[in-house]
Amino acid sequence: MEIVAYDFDGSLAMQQSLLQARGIQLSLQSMRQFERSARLWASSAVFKQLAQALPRPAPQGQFSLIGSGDYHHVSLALISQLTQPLTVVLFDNHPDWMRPPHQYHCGTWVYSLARLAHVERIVIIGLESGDIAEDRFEKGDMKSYLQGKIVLLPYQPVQVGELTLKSSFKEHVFMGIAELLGEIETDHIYISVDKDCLRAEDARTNWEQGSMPLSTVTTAIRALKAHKQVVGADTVGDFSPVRFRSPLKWIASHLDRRSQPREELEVASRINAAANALLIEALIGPAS
Ligand SMILES: [Mn+2]
Repeated sequence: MEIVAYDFDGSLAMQQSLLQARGIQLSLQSMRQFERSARLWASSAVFKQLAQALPRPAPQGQFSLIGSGDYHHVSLALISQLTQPLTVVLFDNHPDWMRPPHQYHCGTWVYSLARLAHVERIVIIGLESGDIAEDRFEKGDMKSYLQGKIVLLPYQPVQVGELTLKSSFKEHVFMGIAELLGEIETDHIYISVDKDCLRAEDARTNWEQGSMPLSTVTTAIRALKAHKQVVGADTVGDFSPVRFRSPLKWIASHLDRRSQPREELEVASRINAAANALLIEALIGPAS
């Protein structure tokens, strides 16, 4: 599997030397022309340009590092490039499944993903943000949920009316993995990791974070690799200062982020680089 780092926001450029020290060469593909226009969401025109700027996926599969979770909709462009029937396994603190107006948005891209013909199912693990609790649940992609196209495996139990959504990941990682594998009917899978599902000691993101240890994610990735063919993977959740040109995006950014992490960039880069190195190891094997 090939590693490609897309430099939308500078977050990965700051990790380059840290990763090199661990034997990982990160070659950056500049996407800085989309830094502001694609942050949080992209217009259809910008999304199309962005998708065209992405290289064709490597035949042996590609692990894409994307940068901040504000660009998670880039995963939609990457998965759209693939054609074989597949299941998307998404580790995320948020479901990213809100119904549009914006189709290409970091909070709605899963809604669009569920409408791609080759995506058989999306299984989401994490979900501690409160976005699926109580009446917020119905604001999501109910249609895909009821069809079983989207499956939710929260890291901690979530109450929705009479219904308790839960998984075993927290109590017994291997039982959680068995539940996850039980939901995957295709041989091919794509894995997307938004590091905001991780506890603060394992990642520092632009969003409120969950409490999952990174080892839970890497253990799950190794098990997925043993049982399935991983045709592609990506990660977001790296840290970068937020910059926009659009006043609307400033307002949306302020309203959406329940906490406003102000991390020292260097601390965040060091922690996130270590997390990315462990994700790469789990997906590709240790650096030689
Ligand atoms: Mn996300």
